[in-house]
Parts: sequence; C-alpha cells; structure tokens
Amino acid sequence: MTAEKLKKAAEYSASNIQVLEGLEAVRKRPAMYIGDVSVKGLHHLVWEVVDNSIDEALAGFCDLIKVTINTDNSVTVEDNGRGIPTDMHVKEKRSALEVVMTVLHAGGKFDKDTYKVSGGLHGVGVSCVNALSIMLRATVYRDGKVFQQEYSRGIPQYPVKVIGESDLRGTTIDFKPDADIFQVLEYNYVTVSGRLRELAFLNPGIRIILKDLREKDEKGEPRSDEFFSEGGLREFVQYMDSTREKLISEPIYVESNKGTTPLQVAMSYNTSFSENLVSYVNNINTHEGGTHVAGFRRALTRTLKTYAEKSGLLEKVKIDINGDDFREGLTAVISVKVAEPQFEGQTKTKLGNSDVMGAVDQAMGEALQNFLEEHPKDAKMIVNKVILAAQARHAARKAREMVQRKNVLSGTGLPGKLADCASTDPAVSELYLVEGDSAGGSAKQGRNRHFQAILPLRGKILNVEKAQEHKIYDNEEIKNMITALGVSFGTNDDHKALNLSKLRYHKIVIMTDADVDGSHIRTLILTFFFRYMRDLIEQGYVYIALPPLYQLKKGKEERYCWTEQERDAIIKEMARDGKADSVNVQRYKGLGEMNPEQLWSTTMDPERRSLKLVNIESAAEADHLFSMLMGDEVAPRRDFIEKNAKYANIDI
Ligand code: 0RA
Repeated sequence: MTAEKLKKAAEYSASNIQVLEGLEAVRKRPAMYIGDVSVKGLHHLVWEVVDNSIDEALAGFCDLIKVTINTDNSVTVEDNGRGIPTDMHVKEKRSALEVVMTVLHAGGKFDKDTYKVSGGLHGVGVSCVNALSIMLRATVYRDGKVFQQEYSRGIPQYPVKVIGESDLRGTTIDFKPDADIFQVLEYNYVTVSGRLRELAFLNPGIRIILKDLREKDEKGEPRSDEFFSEGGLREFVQYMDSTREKLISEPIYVESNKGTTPLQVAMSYNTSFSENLVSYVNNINTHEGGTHVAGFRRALTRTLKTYAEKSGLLEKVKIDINGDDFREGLTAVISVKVAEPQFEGQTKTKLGNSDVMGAVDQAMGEALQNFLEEHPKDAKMIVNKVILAAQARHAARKAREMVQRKNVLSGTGLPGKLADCASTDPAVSELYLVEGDSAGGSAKQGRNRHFQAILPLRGKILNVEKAQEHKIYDNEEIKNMITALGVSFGTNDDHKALNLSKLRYHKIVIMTDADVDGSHIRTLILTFFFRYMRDLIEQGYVYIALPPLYQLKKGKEERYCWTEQERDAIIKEMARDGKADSVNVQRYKGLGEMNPEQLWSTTMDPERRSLKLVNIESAAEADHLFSMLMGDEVAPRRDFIEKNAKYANIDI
C-alpha cells in the first residue's frame, strides 16, 4: 500500500471507532438523548424522524409526509424531499447517507445549510433513532436511482447499495425500536395522530398521512388520518374551539417575520369560562410556557385594558379587573422560532430567552390594537366578556372562601364520606377516588388502611367544562375532593393558583368501572383536575387504576389478565392438560363484580396492581378531547365516540 492509502485506511478505522463509541453512548444512556425509555421515549423516535422530513419541507423541497405504524410496531416515515445525499463524503470516506445515519449530531459536522438533519429541541438526530433500533432501513430515491442501507443498533449491515431505478425523489426510513432499550414497544395511535395534526397546523401546506396497519375497519382498511392545513394557526384555533360557541367571528391573527424572532399568534374568544393557550418554540410544545407566553399575556392585558378604558365601556363597572379576566374564554396558539432556545423548568418545556418576551409583546400589542380599532363590534364583545369575568371572579372568591372556612370550622374538616388512612405522611399516602358507593364499600374493606384512603364519588360529578367557576364550589363531590386532598386556591396575585403545600396524598388514584359510564366519570374527574388542579397532573400525582379485564379460573387456580393477548396466553398455559374448556373465563365489567379481597389483590395491592400515570402529553390535544367529550355541542361528540368506539381505550 502507498503511504497515502495507509493514511486513508487509518483515518477510516479511526472514524469508525468514533462512530461505534458514539452509538454506544446513546445505547448506554438513552434517556440523555431521548428523555426516557418509556412510552414517551418510544414516541420520541417518531418525532425525531418526522422532524427531519418537516425540515426538508420547510426548506421548500417536500410537501408530503407519510407515517405508517406497521403490524410489528415498526414505523415507516416517507417523504418526497430531495433525498438524503448518498455521494461519498470526502472526509469521512463513506457515503453521506451512512454518515447522517451513524454519526451523532451529523448535522453539526457539515455545512449547516446543506446537511442539516435535525429539528429544534428534539434535534438529537436520526442517528440516535438508529442506535436505539434493532432494525433501521434507509431508502433514498434520487438521481434516478434507489439507494438503500440497513443498520442494526446503528451498525451498518452493508455499504450503501443501489437496489433499483426510479424517477421518484425522497427518503423513506423504516425502523423498529430495540426491545432491549424500551420498556414498551407499542405505539399509540392517538398520541401519534395528535402530534401529526399539530405539526400540520404549525406548518401549513404540508400534507401528512398517517396509517395504522395494526387496526383494520370492517372493510379491511387500516385506520388512517390525513392532516393538512392551509390556514395554519388560524385553523388550529378554530379546531380547538370547534365545540365551543364563538364570541368573535374570525380569529385574530398576528405574524411577524421582522426582527430576530419570527412569530405567529392566533387567538379567539368563546363563551366558555376557561383559558386554552398552547405555545410552541420551533414546533415543540412548551407546556410550561415561558418568555413568549409572558410577552403575549402582557400585550393582551395592556392593550385590552387601554382600549376598554378609552372606549368608556368600563365606566359603570365598579370592580377591579385583573389579568385573568382578560383570558376567560380565550383560546390562543403562539408559535415562535428561536435560534438558540434555552429551555428551563421541570420538564424543560419553559422558554427562558428573555429577548423573546419583548419581541412578542411588541408585535402582539401593535396588531391587537389595530384589530380592536378596526373591529369595534368584536372589541365590544371582548370587553363585555372581560367585565363578566371580573364579576364572576368576585362571586367565585366568596364561594371558595365558604368552602375553605367550613373546613376549618367542622372539626377535622374532612368529608364524612372519606375513609381516611392512618398515615399522615403524604409521600406514602394514597387516595382512591372510587365510582359509586358499592365499589367504594368493597374498596374500604379491601384496602390497606395504613396508607390507603377511599373517597367514594356518587354518580356523575359536575361537568366543569360547562360550569362557571363559582358553581363548581357548590358541587358536593367536588367540595369533598378538594377538602380530602387538602388543597386550597388563590393568592393575592392569582386567584386560581393552586396551593399544594397541604396536599395529603401523593398518589391520587381514579378507580372507575371499565365501561362507558366509568370512562365518562374518569374523564369528568380528569377534566376537573386538568382545569383547576393541573399541577397535580404535572407533578405526577394522578393515576388511573387498571382493574383486570378477565378472571380465569381452573379448579382452585385463579388468574387475572389485563389484555386479550394475555388472556389467550394464560388460557393456553392453564390448559396444558389439553382441556381448554376447563378454564372458566369471566369478563369483568364493573368493580362491583369483585369482592374486597379480589379488588385488593388485582387493583390496589402495590405489589400486584397496575396503575397508569396521567400525564399531559399534549395540552392542546387533551384540551380538545376534554371539551369535545364534555362541551355543549353534541354532534362532534357523537362523531368522535362513533369513530373511536372500536379503538379500545381513549388515551388522555
Ligand atoms: C441534507 C441535504 C439534502 C437533503 C437532506 C439533508 C434530507 C434529509 C432528510 C431526512 C429525511 N428526509 C430528508 N430529506 C432530505 C439535499 C442536498 C441536495 O440535494 O442538494
């Protein structure tokens, strides 16, 4: 070999070792790259791959993205972009495709403009997805050819090869997450569709098609959805409010591409009493808000206040108006692009960049003022709504104080229906919210009274989506929940602020029947938490109990199972002697069908039960689901239920 060739060979194996070390680091500490290895991290892989196609679309080269969940829970993401380059990468001595797929943060290693393959915050790069997949296949259509390379746990199985000819252009990535890494391998349709819908609204003009080959309808067609938005955030706001009665005819829309912070805001008012605000930075949902949201709120309050004062609409109103009053019935979406976003907060979804606040404030303030001046009718509707909100807030404070005062006066202050636990340590104490008095009775007998408390809830609790705030505190079941939990509301600045310092339980378990009524009650309770005690959800205190679906019995042997697959497997196992019909199968419909001992052993015993943590994956989607199921309008709700009835559980 010539010296030159020797040098090249040495360089090649050196970069190879680096690649292997990089992939190894991802596999050793996957959480550092994708957050966690639960169902959340599993979905993160899809977001990562789709982000790359979205980037290609934002660069102007792609308008169609197809996502398919395959029967084996592998996922295929196809786009009609330029295709990842496949030519030899001079420095790395291998195909650019191989580099993109195997080198960590490959995006940064190249010329930023041409080889960027990572989106905003997710931006850990497709190589992380590759490292965490037992199989990944990249297929590239470009230059009249079809190129392909496969990997396992990130390691190429062969050099990039040409497998055919084609006039098409684009990239297809198939990947199957590695069972050695992930605790869960099953994709959730609702989670994926929610995110893709959101991406379509945030990036108008891109068509995104989702197919799920695991679920076929009566005609044998896979479950599917197509997302496409022309109007972007305006349509997003209309979609969020589709079940509510609107107060102004068209959303107010603000777009600014001047300055360093490109931003878009759409907002509308409806006749409900809650605020629905979702915010994004670089297409990432900032659940915890941040400087962009602060700027928006400041501009909203200031501009509306000034307008209301100038217009003389406030003259007859004697009460003070505060920031919250301007946001009752408000639905808004804020989307900003930030070059180097700083994320803070518990879940790293709070924007910290301070210059963004002023940018949003200024653009919003100007645009809103123009809107109010040009649309005096809408402006008047909004101001009147604000006045009503202020009046209701005063009424609510009185009602809330009544609830809180009564607690102090009545001895322990705890509701009579609560069977409290002995422990006073919130960290180990659990509160079961149980549907109905009879299941409540079984739970009381079955529980471990040392650390488990039971609060039976009678029938339907109040539908908080429809009720005005002060009405909520009149509802017996809601009062019981508030006092049992030990929480209180309100500070001087923020009347809705939740005070958790006296929270009495760090596990709050919603236990309802596995039928339609049960899921309705669960949704009602979750709506209440979502609207009024969101911190409980965000801090991970709220769980859903999962009672078993089946009991299998053979002679003295009793087994329980939670899924149909499990049921079939266990029947096989129990029927080893060949007599399958000797196994008795009972389908549980209600908690009431279990005796206290069974309820304990299947659903309450920490050693054996299965609890699902409630988290707010996407506030926008959760909110829409809540209001669609709970809001005034019947038609969308019926449609939704009919459309989704055949797909087991609605995941919130
Ligand atoms: C860098 C350069 C070029 C395309 C891409 C990246 C690209 C990456 C992905 C990832 C998923 N889909 C994608 N589509 C394109 C093109 C450079 C050129 O053709 O000039």
